[in-house]
Amino acid sequence: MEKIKIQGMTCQHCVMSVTKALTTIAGLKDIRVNLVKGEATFENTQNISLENIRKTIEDAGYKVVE
Ligand SMILES: [Cu+2]
Repeated sequence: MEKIKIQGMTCQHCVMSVTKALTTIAGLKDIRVNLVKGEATFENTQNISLENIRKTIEDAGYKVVE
């Protein structure tokens, strides 16, 4: 299970947008986005690079923070 911190989510709509963005990356399974914690967890079954994940989330309008 991998965990990333995401900045900019303010409501359930944001959660849906981030979830949807992550869903477009083949190889990410069991995606869970937590609004209160500002984080997302997932199984990275194909070793997708953090750079790819970061870009996808930024394209959706949010920011991945370390
Ligand atoms: Cu929102």
